[in-house]
Amino acid sequence: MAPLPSSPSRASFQRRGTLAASTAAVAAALFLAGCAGSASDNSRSAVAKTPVPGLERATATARLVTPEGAPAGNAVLTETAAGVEVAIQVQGLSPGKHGFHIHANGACSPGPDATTGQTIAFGGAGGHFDPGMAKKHGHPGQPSHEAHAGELPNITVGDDGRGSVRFVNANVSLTPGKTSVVGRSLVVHEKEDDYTTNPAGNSGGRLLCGLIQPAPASTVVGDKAAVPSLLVR
Ligand SMILES: [Cu+2]
Repeated sequence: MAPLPSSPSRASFQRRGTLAASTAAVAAALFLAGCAGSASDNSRSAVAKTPVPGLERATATARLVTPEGAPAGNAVLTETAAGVEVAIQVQGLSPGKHGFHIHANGACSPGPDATTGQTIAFGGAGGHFDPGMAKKHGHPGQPSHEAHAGELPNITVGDDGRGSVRFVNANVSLTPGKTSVVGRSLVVHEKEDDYTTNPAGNSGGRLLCGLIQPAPASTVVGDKAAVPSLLVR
């Protein structure tokens, strides 16, 4: 069963907050015009049917760091109708292609390498996120029963050490459920991912890691929600 495109409670709360603000303005105008009464309730329901694009998207962010903890990049994840758009910018890496994946654990601590058992940088992030139980590495964009859902495209880094990539991953979500990547991690590797070799495309060591955290939308929602209650009364 496909998960809902975004959290209904938060989305409707967000919409209500914005609409309530507009309603408050309408109600205030009506009051000044001498038309106070039940008009505000009617206008609220009429306004509530107007679509407000852009507010229903769940988002998350990740701050990428080196094993020493130095900041080295940022990622923004946005829920879309086609999946989760992952956009990342990194800096300070060697020129060329670097493997990039969603890893299963929300930890950027040292931990055991799956193959050798030796402790490696960011080993705590575990293996690639694989809710479809593919148990196989593959191309980004493949169905999640054929390849890890956490596959992402290589990041191409220029001579200035900077690189970026943007990709919509149809196999994951930001809303609660088995495919949610919130609370997991993004990892950038030493070498190019060949999109074939198990378990990580022969992409070598882990250079950068970042925890995927929900974007702090609550302050925006709270502020918008607080305004109408002050204006209406
Ligand atoms: Cu990886």
